[in-house]
Amino acid sequence: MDYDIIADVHGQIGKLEALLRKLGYRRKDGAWRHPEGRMALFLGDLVDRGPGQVEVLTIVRDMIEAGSGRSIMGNHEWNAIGFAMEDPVNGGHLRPRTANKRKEHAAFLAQVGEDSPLHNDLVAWFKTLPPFLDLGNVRLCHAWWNPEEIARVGAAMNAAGALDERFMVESFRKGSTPWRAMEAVTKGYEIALPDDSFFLDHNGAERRDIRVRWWDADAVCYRSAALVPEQERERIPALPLPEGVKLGAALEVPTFVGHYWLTGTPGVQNPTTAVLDFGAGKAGPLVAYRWSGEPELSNDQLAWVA
Ligand SMILES: [Mn+2]
Repeated sequence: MDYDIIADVHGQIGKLEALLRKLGYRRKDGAWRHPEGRMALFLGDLVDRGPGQVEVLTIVRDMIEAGSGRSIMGNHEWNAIGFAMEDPVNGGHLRPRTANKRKEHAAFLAQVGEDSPLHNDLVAWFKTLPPFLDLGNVRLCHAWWNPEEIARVGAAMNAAGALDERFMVESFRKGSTPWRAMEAVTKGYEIALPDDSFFLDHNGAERRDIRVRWWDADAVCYRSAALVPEQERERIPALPLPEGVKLGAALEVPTFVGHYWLTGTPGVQNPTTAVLDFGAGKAGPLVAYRWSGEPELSNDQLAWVA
């Protein structure tokens, strides 16, 4: 089977339809399908931000039902589940509905209607999405393929890939083992900055942990490893990473992730790692990789729409 792996759509219906068309998919018998039987694999983060979230979800659901697509869960679907699910212990929600969390989710809530039947139906569907896919010669997760955490999540998935309900509930308890595993797989590798260092995130908030370029063997100090807004990079100390932290460990099989809002011209990170998210949720291109069995990834197989 050959696959077209598609980055974080974030409700950008126009970009999704243009990309599917560019990749050769056509709508037939109620779903987008590829005439040569290729399958589209979505990296999660289908929702939040964009103007056509329900339409995007409808396209992906129809493709899954038609057998022309599959999707994993991104951190935005995981968050959406927690926002909607009641906490069996305190009667609130697993992801408390604070002003900030509501703001992140506002476009989705406005488009589906908060706590409407459609909202409940979509969240029930999010719960069926696997947090990763291991197809043997291709692997996908939303942010970080860490073998230990992947194994931990995998042990909580049923045969169809859906997470066990109790693991799901526990994954919203900060500091728990399920929380740590889901954070790693859907949000990436974070390390604490040394001393009193901090940077300002996109919202101007002080942050003392950095997400790191886990795929990059050349990233040997905090400053080069950090995924931070470029204007903040000089705040990150040029000190070596802590002992035992070695980035860029080679993965054996081609592995695809989204999540990172990279900038510049899309390109693979190394022969077995491709980060496909270039910020399609805002002004960036929606990127896909056309995989046809090759064990080493090549920039020639990337396709995108602006
Ligand atoms: Mn994400």
